[in-house]
Parts: sequence; structure tokens; C-alpha cells
Amino acid sequence: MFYGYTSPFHLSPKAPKKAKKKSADSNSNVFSIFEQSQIQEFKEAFTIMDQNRDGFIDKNDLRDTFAALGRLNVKQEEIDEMLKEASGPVNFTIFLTMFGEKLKGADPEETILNAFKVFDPEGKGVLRKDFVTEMLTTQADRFSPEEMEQMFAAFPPDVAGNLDYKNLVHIITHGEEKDQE
Ligand SMILES: [Ca+2]
Repeated sequence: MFYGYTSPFHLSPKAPKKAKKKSADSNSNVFSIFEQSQIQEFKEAFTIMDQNRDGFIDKNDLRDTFAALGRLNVKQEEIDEMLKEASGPVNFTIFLTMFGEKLKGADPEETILNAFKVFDPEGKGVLRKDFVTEMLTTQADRFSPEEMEQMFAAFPPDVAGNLDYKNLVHIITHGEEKDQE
């Protein structure tokens, strides 16, 4: 692993248990907003962003995620901006809540598209091919190398290795050509 830092969350023996009875579980409701399949998509996006796998997305995770995307000079303000809606460390429930507010009723394509957009804050519409490959083959656990090859054959990245992820998301959610299930 190339993460030189140690996250405070990683070291703490265990997050202190929440007060026994959760009052009006405002957080757990978010799970009922989404379809199970949508929650799974979010979970995958969360796992990808949680670069050090401690169950929280923090500034270091975001920085590492951007680095994985080839952006090494992310401004601190950019990262702060992304996290400012959360009052503390972002676990999956909070992550879902943050997205949930914005994505109520969103279809799966839009959901995944928004997950990709997180990695594309400048709205360029493209992501590094290498990153997309790693994301889909190692994290999403559903694309074989052969499938990735087919995908890139159908939607080749440009010479700089950038991939139009909107097309990609469309394929993921609708299938290639054969869009009847
Ligand atoms: Ca983390």
C-alpha cells in the first residue's frame, strides 16, 4: 500500500458506540429511499473512495482518490467543499444520506453517473481509462478483463487515455445494444 499516513480512525480501537437508543432513526431511513440495487451501486462507489478501507471517507481518502485519477494538485478547498456537508467522518450511512438528498427517485444510470461525477469535479466528462478499469474490475466485481476489452473496443478512450464515462455508464446500465433484459 502506498498510503504513508495513518488515519486516526484506523488506529482508534473502535468508534465509541452510539448512545443506546437512537432517537427517531433519521439515518436508517435513507436506506428505504433506494432500491437494493442502487444501494449496492453506492456501496461500490463508497468502497472505491474509501482508499484506506477503514470504513470512512475522509480528506486523505479523497486526496488519494484524486491522485489515483491523475490529479495530484487538488486544492484543499476543493476537498473541504466536498466534505463540508458532513459534520464528521463520512461512513456509508452518511455517504448515502448525502447522496440521498440529491438523488431521490434517480434511476440507476443517473445514480452511477453521479458516482462517476464525484471523480470529475471539473465536469470534463472523462475519466482516466486506468482508473475506470481498476474500478470496474477490482471493486465492482463484475467486469472481467475480457469484458473491459470489449467495452474499450466499443468506446475507445482518447489518445490521452481518457474515457467518456457517460457512454460507459450507459453501457453498464443498459447493456451494449441488447438492451432488453
Ligand atoms: Ca478511509
